[in-house]
Amino acid sequence: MPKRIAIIGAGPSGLAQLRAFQSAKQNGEDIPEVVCFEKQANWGGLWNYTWRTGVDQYGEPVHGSMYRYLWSNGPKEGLEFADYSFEEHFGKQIASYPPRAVLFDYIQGRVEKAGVRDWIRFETAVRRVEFEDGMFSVTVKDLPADNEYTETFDHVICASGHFSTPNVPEFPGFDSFKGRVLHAHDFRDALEFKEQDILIVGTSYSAEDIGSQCWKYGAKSITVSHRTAAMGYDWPDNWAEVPLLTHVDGKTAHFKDGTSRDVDAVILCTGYQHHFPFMAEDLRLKTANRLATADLYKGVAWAHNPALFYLGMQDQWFTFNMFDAQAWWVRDAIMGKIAMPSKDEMEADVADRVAREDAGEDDYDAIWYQGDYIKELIAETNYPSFDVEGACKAFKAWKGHKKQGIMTFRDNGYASVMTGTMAPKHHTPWVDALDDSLEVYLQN
Ligand code: FAD
Ligand code: NA7
Repeated sequence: MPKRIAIIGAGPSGLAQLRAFQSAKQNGEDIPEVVCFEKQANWGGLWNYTWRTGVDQYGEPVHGSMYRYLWSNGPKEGLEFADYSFEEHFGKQIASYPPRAVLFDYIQGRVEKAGVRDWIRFETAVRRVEFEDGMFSVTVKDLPADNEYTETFDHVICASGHFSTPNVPEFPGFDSFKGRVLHAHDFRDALEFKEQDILIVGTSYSAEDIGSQCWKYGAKSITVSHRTAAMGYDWPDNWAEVPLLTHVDGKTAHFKDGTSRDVDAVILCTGYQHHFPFMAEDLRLKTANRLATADLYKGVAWAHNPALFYLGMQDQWFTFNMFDAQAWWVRDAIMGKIAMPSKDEMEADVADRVAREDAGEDDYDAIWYQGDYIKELIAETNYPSFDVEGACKAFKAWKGHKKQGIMTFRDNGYASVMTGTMAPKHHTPWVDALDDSLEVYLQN
């Protein structure tokens, strides 16, 4: 009897896992039976845009955190698949910061070519994963049929993402605020905030990008409140960085330095939780959003029971090709090509990763740390080797370009580390490019 493998989620991580198994099959290997459960009606994870917020048509929490007019926040040269280049997909090289629809199309192209759609049970939400007598029992709900059922598997690979369940702090006065309070998870269209004064809490990617979007689509002013440190970019004139919000009173937001300003909306860009309510307590990952996750040997195998794997649970500089490196490694561990060490050795590996991350001093150390992690994993599998160092250098250049101009960095281009081809300059500067459709983006 072949082994049975359950994959939870058909986002970029889950799809990487499907492609990893399919590529082994293509090479003539006997692969396990693979079943991927995806609660949405289509694949692509966060890249599968939905207008919905709150709950979906079945009462399930909406997974999507992406919004209209989202363009890649880092260069595509850092995330390109080593087995499926942008040039292969689009028939030409494209500019470096594609909008969401373009990246969705690229992600989809590889798995359409691989022919793995039949391996996915769509609109099927995983409800419960338990481990008994050496097997996992996985209880799922077929949402349209309103029918729950349980199947058993030898391995479970959890690829359900960790930028979907919002971290929502409360500030005094929110209950009587005379405007709108929302989390980044529920932000969909910057035009909603046109001509408004908006307050953003947080200083990471969501804060920077949602603030920039609101600015681009005509907000009157942007105020960003920080807990730890200001972002420090050279912002436009109607943009201010202020200390942490203490409370709101009517429409007035008050900050730690005693200053205040009137705002129409508060957007909490305060991050997300690793949230796995369907995992039994002894299987549930509990980790901070960092590069060295807790309890995962090689960043993927659950050290307390290495028949269980988690993909993509790290904070992310690298994304798609890191998920690939992980998926190829997990495939080979499951297929017995990679030996699992003792529990003590796995725990020592986790501790070593944490210590090495903690020893890093800045974002550049973090980028190279994650690059080294990818190199380590792909050296142990047949995932096509690529110039990871070159991708790290693209990230370094990207950070430099952001310092030079936070509203112009997306106008730069970089060379592909897969094909060597230089990205063309995009036909329209990002600040003027209001149409984010695939058709318009590809008009180079
Ligand atoms: P996800 O994309 O979250 O996919 C997880 C999948 O699991 C989803 O399809 C979900 O429906 C499914 N699922 C969850 N729970 C269940 C369940 N119980 N049962 C069945 N299915 C379930 N990365 C970049 O490289 N560039 C960017 O520009 C970029 N921008 C981003 C912008 C935003 C606003 C956010 C939130 C993230 C962004 N990211 C970006 C990072 C993003 O995390 C990755 O690109 C990628 O989507 C992660 O893939 P994943 O498969 O691990 O998770
Ligand atoms: P991140 O990167 O986890 O950042 C969370 C931010 O929220 C960070 O600036 C935190 O500040 C801030 N935060 C968290 N809790 C609070 C409270 N209670 N008060 C004030 N500020 C707080 O999440 P993002 O959503 O920006 O990015 C997630 C992904 O989405 C990312 O991969 C992108 O690609 C898109 P801190 O610095 O800890 O003080």
